[in-house]
Amino acid sequence: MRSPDPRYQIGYGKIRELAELVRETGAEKIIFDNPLKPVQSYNIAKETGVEAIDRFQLILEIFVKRATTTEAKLQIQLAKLKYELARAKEKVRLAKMGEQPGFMGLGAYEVDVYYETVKRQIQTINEKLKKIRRKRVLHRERRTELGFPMISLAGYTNAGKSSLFAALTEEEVPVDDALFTTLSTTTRLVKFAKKKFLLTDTVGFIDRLPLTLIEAFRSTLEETIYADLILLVVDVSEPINVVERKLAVCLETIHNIGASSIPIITALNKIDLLTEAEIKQKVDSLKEKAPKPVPTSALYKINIEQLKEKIADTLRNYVQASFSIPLTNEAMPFISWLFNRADVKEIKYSSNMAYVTFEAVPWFAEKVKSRVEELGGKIENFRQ
Ligand SMILES: Nc1nc2c(ncn2[C@@H]2O[C@H](COP(=O)(O)OP(=O)(O)OP(=O)(O)O)[C@@H](O)[C@H]2O)c(=O)[nH]1
Ligand SMILES: [Mg+2]
Repeated sequence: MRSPDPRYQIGYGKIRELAELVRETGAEKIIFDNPLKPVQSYNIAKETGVEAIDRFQLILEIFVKRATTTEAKLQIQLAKLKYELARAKEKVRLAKMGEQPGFMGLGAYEVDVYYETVKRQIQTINEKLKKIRRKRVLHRERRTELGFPMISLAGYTNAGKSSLFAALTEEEVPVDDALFTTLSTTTRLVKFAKKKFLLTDTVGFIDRLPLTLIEAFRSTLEETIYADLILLVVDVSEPINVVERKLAVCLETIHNIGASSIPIITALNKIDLLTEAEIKQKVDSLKEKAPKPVPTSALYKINIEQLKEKIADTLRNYVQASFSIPLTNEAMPFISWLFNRADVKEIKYSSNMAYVTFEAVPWFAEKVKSRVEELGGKIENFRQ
């Protein structure tokens, strides 16, 4: 019930306890759920010897780790600079007082110079973003030129996305270096129901997302969610009103970023924490709202097979095709290119021809078809 201490946010006694805790545990950073003023971060760092950040800064750090596209990176930088700008004066003043974790490298700056620099950087980023947005309308096509169906895991933070990712990637397919470098660090090639898929773990939804971070979140999510299927993970062990609210936010966000035409399967996760009766009750009240629900436990691997079947069943729009091409100088690089980017089922050679059977998503198969024809080959059995 006390008002926050202007120097540390928490009282001085607690700060001493915190410093002790940092020493005992070897903690590298302190994270506050409440917003911290620069002076408070500064004072806490001084008393404890480690950097103190708040929720906003933590979220930024998570986004920075996850973003791979230029747009997402710029959006994050923008949010960061705006945040800096609001705190510029105080931060520069504090930085001049001495080197503390989180306040380094600012010492030489005069307030006005710093302020102007940040403002100019914001302007530059805004212009870059405008350019990207203009282009993006044209660039809505795939970011990765791959023939495997892509599945993106989405959902609130802590829902179990990464656990489900782990459960589904147990039979990970090793990929060669060329493909590996085009995949993001959170994407794996997996195989089930005799098909290969690319599975991507994505950044989690966060409650009370600061307004200035909404754009950064969207563009970070956008880049990963353009998939052939969204696997939406919901923690159903939470009270039903919380589950419903979070589910609604997820569906709305998917709609808002223009991904509503992508099929969704909902993993109603953490059922191991519920009784049979509770599971039934929750599944019943969610079945109208959650697209294609499957109750799961990522942790105890319950219903993972059922989930895989449903995924394979939903992703039926791949094409299987066979073609024959003459073995010219261009044919071999083309075949190895295809081998890395689609599910090649069979290759046979005769003295002057190659016969290939592969599976891929429709747009990719079309691309292969025209290339085969360019190379003087013939495509057969092109069927969905
Ligand atoms: N009981 C139970 N716990 C689970 C299950 N799945 C995940 N968890 C736990 O829930 C916590 C969060 O799981 P993660 O897989 O890291 O969740 P996430 O959605 O990837 O979270 P972010 O990456 O932060 O967005 C961990 O402690 C998991 O062990 C489950 O099926 N049952
Ligand atoms: Mg995760």
